[in-house]
Amino acid sequence: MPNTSTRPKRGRRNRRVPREDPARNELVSRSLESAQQCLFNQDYGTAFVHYLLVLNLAPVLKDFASESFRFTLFKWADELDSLGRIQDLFDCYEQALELFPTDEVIINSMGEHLFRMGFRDEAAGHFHKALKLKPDYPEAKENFYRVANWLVERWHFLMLNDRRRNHKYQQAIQKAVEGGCNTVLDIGTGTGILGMCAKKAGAAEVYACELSKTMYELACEVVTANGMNGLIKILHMKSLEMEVPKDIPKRVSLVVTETVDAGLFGEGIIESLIHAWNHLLLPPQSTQDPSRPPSQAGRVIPAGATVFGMAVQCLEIRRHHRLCVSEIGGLATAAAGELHSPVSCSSEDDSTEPYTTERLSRLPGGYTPLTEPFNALDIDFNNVQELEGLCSREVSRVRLPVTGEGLLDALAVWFQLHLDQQSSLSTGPKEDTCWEQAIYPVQTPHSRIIYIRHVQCLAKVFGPLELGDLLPHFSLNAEAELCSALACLGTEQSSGPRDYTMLECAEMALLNNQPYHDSFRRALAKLITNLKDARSVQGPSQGQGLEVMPLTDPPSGPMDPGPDPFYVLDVSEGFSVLSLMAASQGQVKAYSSVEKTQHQAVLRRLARANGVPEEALEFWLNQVEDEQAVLQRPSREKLWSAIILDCVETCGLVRQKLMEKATLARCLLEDGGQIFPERIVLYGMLVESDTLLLESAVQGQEPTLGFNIAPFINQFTVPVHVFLDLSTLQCRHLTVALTIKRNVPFSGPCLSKIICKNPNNFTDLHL
Ligand code: 44T
Repeated sequence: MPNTSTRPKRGRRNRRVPREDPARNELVSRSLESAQQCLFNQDYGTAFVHYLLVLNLAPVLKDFASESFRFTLFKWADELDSLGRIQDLFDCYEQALELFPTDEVIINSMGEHLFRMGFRDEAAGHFHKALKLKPDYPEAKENFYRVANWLVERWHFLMLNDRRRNHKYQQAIQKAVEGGCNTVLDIGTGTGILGMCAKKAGAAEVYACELSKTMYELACEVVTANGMNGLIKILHMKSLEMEVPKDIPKRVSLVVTETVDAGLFGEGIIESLIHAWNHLLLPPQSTQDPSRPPSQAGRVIPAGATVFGMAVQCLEIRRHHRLCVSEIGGLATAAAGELHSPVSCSSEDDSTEPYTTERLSRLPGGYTPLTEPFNALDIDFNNVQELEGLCSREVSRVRLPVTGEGLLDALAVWFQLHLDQQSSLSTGPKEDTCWEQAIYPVQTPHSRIIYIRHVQCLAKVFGPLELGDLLPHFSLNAEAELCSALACLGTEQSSGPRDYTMLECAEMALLNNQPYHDSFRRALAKLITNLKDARSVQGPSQGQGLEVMPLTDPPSGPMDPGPDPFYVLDVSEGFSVLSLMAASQGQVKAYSSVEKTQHQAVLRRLARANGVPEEALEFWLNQVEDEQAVLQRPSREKLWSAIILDCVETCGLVRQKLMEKATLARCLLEDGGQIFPERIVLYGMLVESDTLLLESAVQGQEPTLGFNIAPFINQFTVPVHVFLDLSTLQCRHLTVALTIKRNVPFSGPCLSKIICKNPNNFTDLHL
């Protein structure tokens, strides 16, 4: 009998192999030395290769070398990133993860690279994984919070918290299944809830598809947790790609779906249903032969929808979509030309959206209906000919009596979803619902006619929206006309492309913010006056002890170049008229950071119309190749009189990078010069908000329709809402606004006041 205790243990013998192999040991120790040397020489690429070799040959060294290995990886990855060697970069991460598959720091870092390269879903997956490995890892947590909203959009919480909606869907599904529809496909299953309803109601076969990877994975988890693993087949795909028998064995008798957005068509429900009727559903119950049993006929829940529209006046919408002021900070705006927000149905441009969404009832300042709600469209989802016909519908004209006086700012659109003959859901502005309404802003004022013409795709079903130029007002007893090809994919074109400049909604709202610009104007005027006074005391060009040279070559000939200008730099992001306001002070040479050619053209037009000499305004970024050099001085001999740092985003976020630049900027100021704003005051307030809870997580302990869903989706709860708009948040104030930080420092002496970019927010920061 062999003595088992003397037999070398397998594991032990394996571990001893490297030590018994002198050549290998030699290689390992030399490579390790080389790795360390290369690291010292900052040759990260070679160091990385050496480390790979070492750790693959001698995994026992992993603990010892992990820190240096990570450091090398991150340094090398940064280099590869800056060289644009993206494939190599990810190859390195993959090799690193083969060695350290559960290293949360490497996983998180790979996520950051993915994120920077625009692979948001993949990035989020990495942050999520890193967090699962180490739940209290702060970097991963912060990264995850930033991307969780993209993975699981907030409305999932709203919908799951909407008991009435859940209940109505459940009832309709149960009735259909009990009535004989026993094979079911849930299109866009999300968390799997409608598919589970069908199974629970007794459907023999249930299939579900979901195009989002995260939602698909979530649905799988949820279905398993509810004991339905194997009973519902979930596919990670778009319904349009599904085929019988490849993906599902045979056609189904019931399709359930809630793939509708606030504008009804944005999630592609019409295309999905046309495809489903043609490829995935049994033929519909025919009127000729109504005897076909429900299990042999196809049908859809919801059975159809009615779309409503209403013309509204709403200042809050107006200020985000068109220029509403004739004067900004002392500048007449008429010469700006037509400015549009990127929400426009009349544009063929891919960068525009046909509509935006708002909960009308919550808009600050409210809204005025200008017409009664009108029935714009009725769609039967159980009639494939009708669905297909939507694409070629004739343009129709709707005449509406005007019931309220005001300016036409938008067409608001909502719908009723008819789940079946008995039950429907409404997304209207008067409903107690989590739904928002689709808003088609009117870009050109002065009209009482809304032309709604053809659309290219069904998502743009109400577009383009265009206005004639009749009356400036909707007045009582007048008629509004809606020339509508609602849901029409016709060919009629609007009057051709018009000349306009596009501004982001936030840029437009800022441009319309007169108090903001007036504050800047006053502060700038005061500064220039002070500097002029100082110069007149010191005499010209004495202040710096420098020779004053105009930035651009002085005109040849005997012309007097005039007094030395004050140099003002505006480093606002996006569109800004602050530089022009500075230039309009006279004796100022202003440098704008506006980059887009179209935006520069607007500033030039405004300059001309407001008597600002052409040479008083220059576009700084045109001259500066390297963005890092933005804060250089105007010329070697010059210093700035004022630097405008746009350090708070419109949503209230502080731009950390610019704050850092402020320190540098301060050294570039002339004596008495100033940075605007000089300081920021942060406020905070405690609030209580049910709405905020409802869109943050599935609430309560009770299962959703009897299913265990909350713990799974609530993993995507985000505790920090960066883009929260206090002006639209329904909440109870538990404290007054408190100063959190009085002096986020910027530069030297005194400036006047805090400038609030969003007039609806009584604080600059949303916390
Ligand atoms: N949000 C409404 C839109 N999908 C709901 O990936 C209402 C917005 C809303 N899957 C505030 C309140 C509300 N094949 O997970 C999504 C999506 C998926 C598909 C497979 C397809 N053809 C599709 C189309 C979509 O379906 C899920 C639901 S879409 C619902 C959109 C509370 N703001």
